[in-house]
Amino acid sequence: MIQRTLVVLKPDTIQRKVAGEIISRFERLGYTIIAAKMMNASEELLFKHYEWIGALLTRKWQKVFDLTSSMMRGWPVFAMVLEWIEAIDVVRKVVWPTEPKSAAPGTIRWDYATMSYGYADANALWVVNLVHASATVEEAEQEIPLWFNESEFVK
Ligand code: IDP
Ligand code: MG
Repeated sequence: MIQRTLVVLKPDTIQRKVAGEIISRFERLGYTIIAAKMMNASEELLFKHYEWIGALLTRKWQKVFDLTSSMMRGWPVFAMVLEWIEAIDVVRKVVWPTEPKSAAPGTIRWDYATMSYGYADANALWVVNLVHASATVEEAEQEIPLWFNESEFVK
C-alpha cells in the first residue's frame, strides 16, 4: 500500500545540524517528501499531537508530558510528510523504539543518540530521540492534517 506518514525532526536534530543526514536516510529508502516546513510548534499543536492523538499524558505522567512539550517548543522543528510503499511501518521501523538504549543498531534512535528511561527520569530530562514518526495508520491519519493544510502539499 502507498501510505503517507508524518515525520518531525525534533529540536535536538536541528540543534545538532544532522537534519540533512536524517532526511537522506528516508530518501535512500525511496520516500518522497510531499510537504515540508521549518516551524515553531505551538503549545496547542503539541497538546493535540501528544495527548489527543498520542495519549502521552494518559500513558505516562504529567512531568513527562510537560518536559516533552516544552522541549518541542524550545527550538524550531522540521515537519514533513513522506509518501511511498508502506510508509508508516517502514519509517517507524527505522526510527523505533522510543528509548535509544533499546533501539537496534542501524535505527536512527540508536545511531544518533544515547539515552535511557532511567537516565532521563533521574535527571528530569525528556527522552532525546531526534525524530517523531507516526506509529500507526490511525495516528498518521490524525497527525498529518494537524500539522499540514491541504495547500501545503505539492501537486
Ligand atoms: P514515540 O515517540 O516513540 O512514539 P511516545 O511514547 O509517543 O514515543 O512518546 C512521545 C515522546 O515523548 C518520545 O519520543 C520521547 O521524546 C518522550 N517520552 C516518552 N516517554 C518518556 C519518558 O518516560 N521520559 C521522558 N520522555 C519521554
Ligand atoms: Mg508516539
